[in-house]
Amino acid sequence: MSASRFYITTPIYYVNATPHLGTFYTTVVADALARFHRATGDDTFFLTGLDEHGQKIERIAAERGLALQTYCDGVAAQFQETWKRAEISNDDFVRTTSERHKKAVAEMWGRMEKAGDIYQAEYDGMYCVGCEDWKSEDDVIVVNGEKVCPIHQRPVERVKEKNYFFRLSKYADYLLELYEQPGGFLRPESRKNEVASFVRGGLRDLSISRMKKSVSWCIPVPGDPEHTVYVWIDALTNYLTVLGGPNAVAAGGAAAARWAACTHLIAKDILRFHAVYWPAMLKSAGLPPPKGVFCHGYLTVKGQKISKSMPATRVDPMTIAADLDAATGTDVGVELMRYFVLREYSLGGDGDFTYEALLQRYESDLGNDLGNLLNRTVNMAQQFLGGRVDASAGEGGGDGLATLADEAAQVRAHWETFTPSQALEQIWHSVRNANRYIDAKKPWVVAKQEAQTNPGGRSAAINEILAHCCAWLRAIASMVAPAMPEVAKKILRQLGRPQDEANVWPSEFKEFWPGGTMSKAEPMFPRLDAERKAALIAKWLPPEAAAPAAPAKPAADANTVATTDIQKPAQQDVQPRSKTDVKTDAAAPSAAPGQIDLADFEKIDLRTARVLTCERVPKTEKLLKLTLDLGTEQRTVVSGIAGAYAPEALVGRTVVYLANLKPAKLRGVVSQGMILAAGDAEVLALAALDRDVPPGTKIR
Ligand code: ME8
Repeated sequence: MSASRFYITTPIYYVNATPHLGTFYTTVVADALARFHRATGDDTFFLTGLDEHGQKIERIAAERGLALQTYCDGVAAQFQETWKRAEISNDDFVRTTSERHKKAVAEMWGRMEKAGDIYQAEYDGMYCVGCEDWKSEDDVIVVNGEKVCPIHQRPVERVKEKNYFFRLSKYADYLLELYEQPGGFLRPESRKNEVASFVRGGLRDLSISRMKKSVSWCIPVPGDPEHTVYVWIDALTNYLTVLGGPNAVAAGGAAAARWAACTHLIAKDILRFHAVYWPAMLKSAGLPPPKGVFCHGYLTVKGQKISKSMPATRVDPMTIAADLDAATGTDVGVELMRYFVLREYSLGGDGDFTYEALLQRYESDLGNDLGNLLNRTVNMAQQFLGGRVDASAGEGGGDGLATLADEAAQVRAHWETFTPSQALEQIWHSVRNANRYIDAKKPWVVAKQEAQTNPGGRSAAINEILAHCCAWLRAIASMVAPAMPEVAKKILRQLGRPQDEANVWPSEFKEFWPGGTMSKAEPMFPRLDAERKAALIAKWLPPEAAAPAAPAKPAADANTVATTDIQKPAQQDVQPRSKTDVKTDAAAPSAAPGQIDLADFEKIDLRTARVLTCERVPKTEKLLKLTLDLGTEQRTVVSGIAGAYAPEALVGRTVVYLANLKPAKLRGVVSQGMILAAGDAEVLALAALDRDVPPGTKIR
């Protein structure tokens, strides 16, 4: 029965900071997946929690002058409060300082020790407290003669002490076999090669303890109180703690069945711990691996990873949500944030965050598409049918229900394969189809005609049209509920349907439209005017980014044009640097070197294209081979974007395509044209459109 079980975990977050957009992202994705699986009737379990031990926490509590447990309890309360506001429906919340967890870690240690996989030896090496990880010479960079962790940009610490070691090296073959298991232990598939080549490169035994005198805020090593358990052994065990601990899982029954259905959702920063150390530890402890690990990319701000240690990237989803609520006079802020992260980013790849894109999705997807569909339907029902839309089997008898079931099946396949962005894209096809259906059927014209032929009568024709829209909206509410549970309920309320239909997948619907009496139409996503949007963005931008552009410093070479700020209109106000510049400015209409005219631009044939298939070009690091749908034909393109995008993350996406580039042969593959991306030496992001248009549409 494991096919109908679903157990999803997020990483347990360090308590050295409160939630930010990165941790919000993983947690919302896990939540939406859990909500989807509950709606389809799966036995679902969703876990998140906190990682509270280690040097990092020890130091921050000391800096704040707080007792360690008091500090952890304070941050834990903030996380729990945030997740509640963010509508996170976790079934358990694990804390590594809890007694049940300490017991589970002791059991794990005992089982690995019993297997003969733990031994004592001298450790002499480097440690990064930021990563809570050991570092080899290859992992560090040298800055001013000092060895520095390139991730945290801080010096690593020398550790020389007697530690316990885990025989990780013994498990290389087991791990390599595991990665090949049918169904894929590591997803997306591209992660498999990365991890497998790390393992093939040779595994060294892992130091799994510290001397208590150097790191005391950790769980003591069973039977040896002078030593404490390495934080990652402690942290990874959390996934078993909530099932009753390693011994309970080993005993079989419900705990083992749940464990077999477990997927760890993580970002790439902690892939090695989950894909290498953890399954090896489990094997040593006589336990099976989880079902799999799904690894997503990073959310970035201007290409820089969002993280607690980088204030410029700190985006607080809950502050944004609260500001949006205040600006719109609604309470949809949280749901917009949830929708945005799920829709905007393909799970697996990296994605850049901008406030503009957030507000654009609010306006177009939520306001213009979904909100409009609901408003029109409910308003017309009030106007033409006194608010009551009677039951209907749908156009052509029961076919309507079959069509809805078909649409729901496609969306379901996306939720099931961890592609939430495509699930939502698919739902929005239905939203737009429904809007187009209203445009085509023109109920207002029908109403006028019927007012003449059947004055004062109830129109069966209008009922039929609106029943169709209501059926669509009811199914859309149910399909969108994993992303926006409250919006789903509000849609159903306005349609006069029970709100718990949001928790039922449309394939379970027995009728196309069972009837309903609409409440008054309440605009769910009020428009934000340009002024309000600008004010919100100004409030959200960090002070240094929001400050007006400083006048450019006079360039050393008067002929050098400052190129860094070319996008900023403020650049036009820069003081002329010399008399020569003034002259050049006065003669503005003539083309400057490097400028092109419109006729040149028109030679470029830019089009939208949908990615049908995508795979790596063998024996290359950066190249992907894509098949593109141009509406009228298919093209093959080779693109150097494998460093930024996993192949699976691109399938189904719409890209900007240069169609009339001379074909070129790259690694034996003929590339017909090029897809557009941002970035210089490194690709940072693909060019994209802010709404759906059919493949092959001209871009001008
Ligand atoms: O690593 N983009 O905790 P952590 C996407 N305690 N996801 C991001 C992100 C970003 N910019 N920043 C953070 C730890 N995340 C350990 C985990 S598990 C047994 C122990 C998310 O607080 C993402 O899920 O540093 C990432 O893996 C996690 O937060 C790291 O959280």
